Amino acid sequence: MKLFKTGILSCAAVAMIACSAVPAVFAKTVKVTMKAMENDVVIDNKGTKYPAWTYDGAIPGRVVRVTEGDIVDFTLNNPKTNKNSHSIDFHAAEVDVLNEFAAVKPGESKHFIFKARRAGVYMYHCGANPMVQHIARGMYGTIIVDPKRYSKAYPKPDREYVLIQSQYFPDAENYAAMLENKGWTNALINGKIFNYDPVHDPNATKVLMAKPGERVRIFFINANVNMPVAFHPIAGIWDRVYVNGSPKNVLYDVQTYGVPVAGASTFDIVSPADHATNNAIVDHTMSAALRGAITVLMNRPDADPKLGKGDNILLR
Ligand SMILES: [Cu+2]
Repeated sequence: MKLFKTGILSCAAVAMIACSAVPAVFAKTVKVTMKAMENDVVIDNKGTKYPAWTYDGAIPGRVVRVTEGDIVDFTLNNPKTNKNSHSIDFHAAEVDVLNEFAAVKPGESKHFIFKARRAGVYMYHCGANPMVQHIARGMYGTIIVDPKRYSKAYPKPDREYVLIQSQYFPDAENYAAMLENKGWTNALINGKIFNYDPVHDPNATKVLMAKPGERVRIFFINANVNMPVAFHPIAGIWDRVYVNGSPKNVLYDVQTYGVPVAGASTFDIVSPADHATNNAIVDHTMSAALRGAITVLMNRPDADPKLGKGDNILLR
């Protein structure tokens, strides 16, 4: 991803956009290119392979991160070696569904730009027919649109993590069953069953970490095809929930917050500062939690200083 810093150059590059509406000093153009891929991916901690459809080879696709007011200059390439058309639908974009989000045939590509006008956390996904199958097979990710500045209502966090939940349908071809919500056996968190939960899966090697008392911000996206999520931090309380990730939509002191299909919100948790604790961040819907949607957050003084910072917010 290349970042082009502001000003006259980026205005020239996006001459079709009304530059007067872009704060001259801060707006930048963010170039993003993705490749649709039909490739096997590992969907659990013991190495089980699954015939996925992906952006750039992984479930979920990469985190796209921009600042409110930025221009996203996007290209989707669909190699001719693929069998299916693919597309991308950025929930952060206000465009024309029949143009920008149209399906791209194998051997073709699609380029478009949009302005990320509203701060928040958003899903992106493939919308090619049948959409249920393209999402269930792995074509989704998140775009975070940061506000221009932090504030008292939306303070700078100490750590940040992205968690994206989805339903796992082992029979990848049976999209009729997916539509009926039949045949799903597990919940995936960032593409794997019990990805960050060594308590329920001895093969798990990763957990989220923070120091006691740190403000941990979780960007949560519900990429299920049919099921809402009851997002809850066991042994904790959400200090704040930012509905849709917007600093304008702040809720305080929440135990469980519902995230609809294709919705996303941002959650802050602050653990007791005076001793080490653990949280289990779950979809409290039992059929999802006990099938994979549990994530361990360890709050301890020797927390790895690299986790939850910079590019290390979606742990692979
Ligand atoms: Cu697709």
